[in-house]
Amino acid sequence: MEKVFSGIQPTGEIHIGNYVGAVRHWVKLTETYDCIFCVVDYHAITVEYPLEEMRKRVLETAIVLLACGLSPEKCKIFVQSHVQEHTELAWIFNCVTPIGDLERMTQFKDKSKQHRANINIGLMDYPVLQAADILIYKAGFVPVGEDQVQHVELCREVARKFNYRFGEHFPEPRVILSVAPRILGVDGTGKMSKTMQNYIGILEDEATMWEKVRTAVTDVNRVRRKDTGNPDICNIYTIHRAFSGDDVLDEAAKGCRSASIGCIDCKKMLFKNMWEELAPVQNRAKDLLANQDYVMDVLREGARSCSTIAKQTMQEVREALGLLI
Ligand code: AQP
Repeated sequence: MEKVFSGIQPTGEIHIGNYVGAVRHWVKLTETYDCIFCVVDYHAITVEYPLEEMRKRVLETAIVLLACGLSPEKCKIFVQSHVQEHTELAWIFNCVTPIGDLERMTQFKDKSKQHRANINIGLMDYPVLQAADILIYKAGFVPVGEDQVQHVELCREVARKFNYRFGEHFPEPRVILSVAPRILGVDGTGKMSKTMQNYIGILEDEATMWEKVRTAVTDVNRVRRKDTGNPDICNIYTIHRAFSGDDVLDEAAKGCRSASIGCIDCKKMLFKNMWEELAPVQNRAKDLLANQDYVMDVLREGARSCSTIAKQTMQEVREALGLLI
């Protein structure tokens, strides 16, 4: 079975962009791939965060992964900092990665603007740690949203450089995109993101979620109810595509283009399907929240089993580097 690796940051509430762009897709992949999923806490410390929140966020992120349908019977789920070889391999990869490659990363440029007071080395080195996360398991596929494609390209580059210098040890992993690789925030401009507070959280209550959908920006050219709209440039329609079937999509698109329905009608159609899918996820999350010992057991077992693979890879890497073993 081909190996898959992906991660999610415990930087706040998991949103529908994470869900349709990544996690829901991961659940499907567990049917056909040997999958490893990770709560990447060391990535999350590259920006400021409330210290007292971190443990809770890590646990909640793991709970959401399980509630969305990831099963420890079908994949490994663990916390990045519980398998120390990730950071060890990242150091070695640092030594084959040109600084210029990291300075060019779009996410680094964006985050440097957002966090001017703390542009730390970790922020720039983020993709190298990500390359280590993936390659320590020799994963061939990385299911991510569109925002992470550039980082996976860099990971391929890191593998290539390492292999060229020290011998063929790592695959060059490929991205697998979901059906909804880029969901915009409720403002309809930037990518939906936990840290930008422009998201619809998948655990938000029905009224809050509806209020966010109701007020979310649609096609900005459709100003009045009688104006026709263009679903192709509407973020709500993109979200519709992730939650609704062909009939509803067809009805919404035709209604929008002809102005026979308004944006609120379209949003009501979307919300019905969205809530139908997310309500059971919320129920499972509530159960898991009340059963945190089980969640900790899953994470410990995931870390134990991933550590075994990671240790083997590090042994191979140390030999390849010519170190005294
Ligand atoms: N808007 C999105 N649409 C589709 N996929 C998305 N992903 C993230 N946002 C979208 C994918 O979700 C996985 C986990 O990513 P993350 O933990 O980095 O999520 P985030 O919400 O982007 O987190 P932050 O902390 O708010 O980070 P920044 O500030 O970088 O946006 C990934 O596969 C990601 O592609």
